[in-house]
Amino acid sequence: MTKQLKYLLIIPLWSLFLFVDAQETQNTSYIRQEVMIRMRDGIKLHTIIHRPAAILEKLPFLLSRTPYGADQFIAPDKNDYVGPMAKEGYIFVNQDIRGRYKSEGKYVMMRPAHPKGSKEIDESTDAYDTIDWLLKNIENNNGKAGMYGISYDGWTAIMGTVKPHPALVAVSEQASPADMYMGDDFHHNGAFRLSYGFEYVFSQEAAKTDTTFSFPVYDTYDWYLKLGPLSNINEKYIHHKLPTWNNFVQHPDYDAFWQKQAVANQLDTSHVHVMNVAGWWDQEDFYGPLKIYETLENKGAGKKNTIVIGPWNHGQWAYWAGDQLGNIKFGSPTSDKFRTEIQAPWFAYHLKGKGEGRFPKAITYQTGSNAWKTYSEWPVSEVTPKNIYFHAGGKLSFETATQAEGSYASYLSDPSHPVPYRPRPIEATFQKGSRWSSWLAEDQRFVKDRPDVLSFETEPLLTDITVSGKILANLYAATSGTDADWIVKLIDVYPEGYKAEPKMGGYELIVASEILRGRYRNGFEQSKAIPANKVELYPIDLHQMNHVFKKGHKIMVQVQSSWFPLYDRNPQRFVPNIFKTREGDYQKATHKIYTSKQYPSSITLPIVKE
Ligand code: PG9
Repeated sequence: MTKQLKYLLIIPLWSLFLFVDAQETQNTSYIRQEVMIRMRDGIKLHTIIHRPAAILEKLPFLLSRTPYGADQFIAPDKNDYVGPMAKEGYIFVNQDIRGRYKSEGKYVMMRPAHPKGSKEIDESTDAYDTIDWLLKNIENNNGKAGMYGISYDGWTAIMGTVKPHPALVAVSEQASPADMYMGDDFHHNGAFRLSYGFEYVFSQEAAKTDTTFSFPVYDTYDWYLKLGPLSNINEKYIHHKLPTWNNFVQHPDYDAFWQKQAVANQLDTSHVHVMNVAGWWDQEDFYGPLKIYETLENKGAGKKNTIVIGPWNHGQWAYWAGDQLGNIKFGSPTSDKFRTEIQAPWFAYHLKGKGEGRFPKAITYQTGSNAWKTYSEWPVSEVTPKNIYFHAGGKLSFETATQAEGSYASYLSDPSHPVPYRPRPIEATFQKGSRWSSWLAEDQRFVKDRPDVLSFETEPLLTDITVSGKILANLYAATSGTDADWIVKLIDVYPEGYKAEPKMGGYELIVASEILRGRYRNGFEQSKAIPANKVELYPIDLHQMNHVFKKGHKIMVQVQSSWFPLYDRNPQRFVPNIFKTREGDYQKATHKIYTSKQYPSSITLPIVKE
């Protein structure tokens, strides 16, 4: 390779860094063509087509549709993400969606699909019209198309299956959001993702191309705290000009607006094969691919539906080796494996008829043991659900809680001193050098000594414990206020004197976590004040894992009531709409987490028999 000139482009969308080699783009064996493709309503979409200079066989299309600038896609044979597929030979197509970059039309954040038969346009009809145009206008195609993409581009890929073109045979959605209220970028269980929501919406809606909000401080924790009540975002900074922010304000609960946008309510099975891809430490859209996989399973997609889950953050499988995430090492290049041994053969089979097509139902990386595992069903059914209970004195064990009524641990939750979600300084999410993308793998000792974070932990384990499948937290809690957030983190504590890597001694690694906004404990469609000082059960879905807690490690659970500024502060005084809070609505509250026989807080773990 000759001397290289590398530009670092920050793509706010995926929080990915894409290295563009200016010289190598000259040496590609692919020819680049730029076209405007006309949709059924006359709007034209800007599209980049790359095809091999020497065409030896008829080739399928691989289409990716993006709000982040199709021009960013570098020549396929110089591009890590699709490189192994470029060797096979495809016609790569990258398109700006409506209203973004060089495409015409109006941009709508995650525009919901219209029902089949409707004359209205949506992302599904745009995918259809694009494929139709390509088949008729690009020579030497083999009549088949696939779609793929990460995050927003993963969502446009799965939307292609809603009213699919007959030529669309394989779609890989990768970290696609499924439900922006329940578990992806903008809210989790009704709790609003303040820093991500604000910075992302600004990046997409303040201009036609990506832009970033310019913070006057480096540590955005301070900026968000000084912001005061949430209503100040509109009043002081964006002045009701960003449509998605206005939607946040108008739809604080899980109403028809969010339900219509949720992918699960739009998806159906079809002739299209789907490979869902997720990362265990995806800081943006972990819920999405699991939910899409589950929805297609429930609708009977059967063999057409598969899932891959690796030890990755958001999109890490695309551009890096994947042998490490933050401080956590995996001992092998897991992303390379995905690109060469999973993604490339899967598309080659479905689009080019290469190989035997024997793909397992699920390939998931087992963390802790650091091994890839294949399964004929996912989640696996041969597990025994076992509760691990919180006990007085910060203890955690599989023994049932026996303490008398009234046994609890408590803390004062103060909205003017919220718990940071990652060690400060908290750089702007999309800023160069931001540690946003690996925050879920940070050592949790940075909050352990805060009086408003409770820790419960086991003794060092005497044997390995393998947990595979769905996890649920059963939190019995009470607050002196009338609303509260409950955050539960399941943690693998490395032993002190960790010989394999001494600096990891005592490391506290999150392996599952989630937040629930208490006002939604009885349902998300309507918020309800919490009766002060009354013990209630808060079930919190901690999603899934495939993890071995190794002998000598400890299992820990942390409970806290703020994760700032990723989540906005709960005022802890019930107000009908938190987006409209005023100064004075926020109050301190004492929270109690129960550890008694009557109120046995616990986590339900699906344990695999060894
Ligand atoms: N997580 C990003 C996103 C997807 C869809 C909507 C909003 C944000 C992304 O990386 O594209």
